[in-house]
Amino acid sequence: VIFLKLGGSLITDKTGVEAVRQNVVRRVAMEIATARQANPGLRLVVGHGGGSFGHVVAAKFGTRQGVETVEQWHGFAEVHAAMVRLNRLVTEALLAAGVPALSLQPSASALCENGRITQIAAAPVLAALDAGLVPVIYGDVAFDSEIGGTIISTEEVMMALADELQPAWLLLAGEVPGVLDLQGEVIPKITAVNFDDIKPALGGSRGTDVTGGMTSKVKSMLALVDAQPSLSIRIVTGLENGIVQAALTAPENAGGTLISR
Ligand code: IP8
Repeated sequence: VIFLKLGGSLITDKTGVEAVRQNVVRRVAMEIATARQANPGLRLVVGHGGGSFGHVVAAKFGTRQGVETVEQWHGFAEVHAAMVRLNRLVTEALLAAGVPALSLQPSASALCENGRITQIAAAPVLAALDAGLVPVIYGDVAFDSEIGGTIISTEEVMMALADELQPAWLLLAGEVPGVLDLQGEVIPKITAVNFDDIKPALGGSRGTDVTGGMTSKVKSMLALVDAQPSLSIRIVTGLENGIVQAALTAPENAGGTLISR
């Protein structure tokens, strides 16, 4: 099983409001289709971030920190609606490219406690894979037993699914060629051993991002490979032609940044 996250920074213009990069979405969908044709046995779960759709609304209502008032609950519903609008564009592009994409709504599947996912329905994702479909998940809102409601990022949804789906790879396709050092060069490999050295180079996010930028993502990815020894993570660019396809075909030598134990 391969998990592929299409970063919000890749498929949207994160500095705008609900600005989708339609050409990128269309091309990446074609690359996924080509990779599947080359390897029909590929069991792929696609996820996508919020970019300029979910994050803008979520920041306005502070949804990640909890949901209590009538206004905040309205915001909760608006965040979800924004994510569904983006999800529709992504799934339509995949279907148009010939990929049997099936959107599965994380907010109908996951429950949280103090911002952490405590349960998620993995069975429908597995059933979709068994049926030869490509399940598509996304960063979404979620009900929370402590703080009412919150935001769950794509990575958090994927991490919650990892126990049952045991992916060999998590591919994160973004707008940068990998994790960059202070000189702007791609760091080929990050492990717990060199994390402290590269930490000063990791920044936040270029646009609005309620779930944290690169620092928090890399940190949680290191925790994930620690918890899932058979998992490797690769951060690649989706802006360059053919990289996503290459990463799906031969993830072990696809360039970018490898995050492993
Ligand atoms: O872009 C969060 O997902 P992410 C999406 O994967 C929302 O962090 C709803 C803001």
